[in-house]
Amino acid sequence: MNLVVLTGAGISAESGVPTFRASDGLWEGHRIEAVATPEGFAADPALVQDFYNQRRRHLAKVAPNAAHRALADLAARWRGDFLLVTQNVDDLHDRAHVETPPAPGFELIHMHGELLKARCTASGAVYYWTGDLETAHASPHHPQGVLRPHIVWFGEMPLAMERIEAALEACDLFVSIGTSGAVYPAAGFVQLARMAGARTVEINLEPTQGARLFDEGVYGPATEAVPAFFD
Ligand code: BJW
Repeated sequence: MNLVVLTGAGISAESGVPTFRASDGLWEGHRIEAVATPEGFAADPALVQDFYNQRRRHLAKVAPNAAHRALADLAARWRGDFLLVTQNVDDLHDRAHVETPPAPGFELIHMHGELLKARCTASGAVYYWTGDLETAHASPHHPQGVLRPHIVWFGEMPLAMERIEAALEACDLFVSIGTSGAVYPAAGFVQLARMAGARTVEINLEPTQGARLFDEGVYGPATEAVPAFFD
């Protein structure tokens, strides 16, 4: 049986990573357009680098929770293909899977990039990066380039889309966890899974605006609902 799981900010909320769509419409005090668009980066690179430097530093203070661990345990025992697609740029899934190595057939994709990576604006080369990025941080191997966060901003193409769409077309079970379904293309994955004939399940604190697109909804905190669902 082929499984695709999509995760969003809600799965990391109980680890202490803030979600995006708070009621004030601000992103940790910033307008979304100022910090999560290529135009925002061009207008004020120092503000954007600082915003991501702070979030990168914060990762050292958080740890995977019971929901991340339940998916890692599932990946260790799943017989079949299991694609875990996360919209999250934190490394909490990665850390959970280091503790519990997955079975063959498992793959993790960070479709919106990763805080712990930096990308050269000239060559596109991607580097593992745990420290701060300066405004015009020279790229290690491409002197003409500067490093930017390896993050997919609005208007940019999410990563590995062909691989994700192929998995959705072949999936039997699609589970969406802790995402508001407000951002495309991830918000459209449930429809692709339905077209493939998959059973579709939403796990969230509360029904999302797209809840009717799912066959089933499981509502509660991810640290309780995810382990219970996959038990
Ligand atoms: C819990 C919980 C607990 C809380 N337990 N649950 C109009 C219509 C359609 C599309 C568009 C449009 N205008 C523009 C677009 C495209 C745009 C888009 O979708 N915009 C929307 C706002 C409408 N999309 C893009 O631009 C994407 N690219 C693209 O489409 O490319 C096409 C292209 C084609 C050709 C050439 C080039 C391009 C890119 C999207 C990039 C998104 N990036 C971000 C920022 C990353 C950087 C950063 O982190 O700073 O990614 S946006 C932000 O939202 C972040 C997230 O990954 C993403 C999704 O958010 P998520 O995870 O769902 O979080 P929340 O906060 O929204 O929801 C949390 C949920 O958890 C809630 O439901 C809670 O209830 C729940 N929860 N606690 C369980 N304990």
